[in-house]
Amino acid sequence: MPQNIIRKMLEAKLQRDLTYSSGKILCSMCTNPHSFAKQIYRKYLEKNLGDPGLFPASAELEQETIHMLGSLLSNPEASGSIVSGGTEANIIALWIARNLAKKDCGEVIVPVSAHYSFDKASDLLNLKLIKVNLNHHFQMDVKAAEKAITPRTVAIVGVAGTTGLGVVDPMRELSEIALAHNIYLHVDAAFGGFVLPFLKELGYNALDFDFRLPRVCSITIDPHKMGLAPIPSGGILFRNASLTEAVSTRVPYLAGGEAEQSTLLGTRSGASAVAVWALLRHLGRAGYRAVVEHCLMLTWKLVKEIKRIDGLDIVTEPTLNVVGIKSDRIDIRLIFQELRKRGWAVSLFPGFIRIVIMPHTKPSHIRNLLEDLKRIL
Ligand code: 0PR
Repeated sequence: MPQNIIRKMLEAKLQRDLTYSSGKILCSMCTNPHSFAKQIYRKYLEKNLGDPGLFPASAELEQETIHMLGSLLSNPEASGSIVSGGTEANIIALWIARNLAKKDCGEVIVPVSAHYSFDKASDLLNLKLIKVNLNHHFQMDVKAAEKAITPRTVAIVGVAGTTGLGVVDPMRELSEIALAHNIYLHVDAAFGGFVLPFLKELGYNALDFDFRLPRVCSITIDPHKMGLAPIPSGGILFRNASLTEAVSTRVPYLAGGEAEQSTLLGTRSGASAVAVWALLRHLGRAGYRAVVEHCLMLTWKLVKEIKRIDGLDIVTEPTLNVVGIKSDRIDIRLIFQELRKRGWAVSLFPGFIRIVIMPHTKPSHIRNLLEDLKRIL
């Protein structure tokens, strides 16, 4: 078939997809990739980090990217990989924890608020997830986490920016108990990793969550969420390089000689790593701080207005750019259905609607949402 016909077909077929610019997507933790990152990504599509002998310079850029992300997370010496996303990052972290612990019937302690990627990881790795309840701030209950420790525990996971409410677990306390019991501690900052480092500078409350805490062994941080990078771009960072030896696979026959792989994927996108490298250099801390400032300004505007609407309330004061909306008057599922009828893409969690305010969100989008919410009520 001629290319122009196929292009037309695709345009017609893809029309049903929502767009971030429509202002209707308030449920996504992804956004329009930055235009510079898109240009760089397109230019280097053939780069394959699975064969570093062919692409040694790309492999070096990947490591520089990891060091830059490490600096953001208080450890420029961190090692790790640019991976396909938060799911792969979390799987690799638990894979390492499991292999290091060398325990049969291993268990992993996570908060009930942990992302479903941990369910996938535990199934794949034959680990049992021990799900711990939350305290009244919707954070992992540290006492319950400590009580859940058994001789079979291979890891504790804390979330720095939960999927539902953007809550940060008490990582300092988790670091203390993981240290005391000599257990691997993984932090899932897939969403929060590009937000939390800027909160203090912007005058918001910030909790410690990164490598500053002595027992944090690994951190998931996703450039394809608040990092504005093209999909797929996930990040898995380790306190030191020796940790990855627990899962490294020797590949003896590659062009550059023997190579070690410690990612789940073999052939993997070098364009992702190069694009993240370029974007980190281009935006720098100041650029990302401005992105976070925009999102948080809108988040708090939304919170203020929601509180004013009779019958609606927020679930908890937000830490990040995620807001839970609840109602004591109307079943929240009905409000959700009405919003959907009006074209809004929002997420329904048990008992609340989740709104994620991303870089593509504009003040007018929030105003329109608030107007519709008032009408629905
Ligand atoms: N960890 C946390 C804390 C997450 O929130 C997510 C994804 C992951 C890990 C997994 O990351 P990947 O999806 O990159 O593997 N959280 C979003 C969510 O479930 C993912 C998402 C993004 C969903 C955009 C929908 C969407 O339109 O809400």
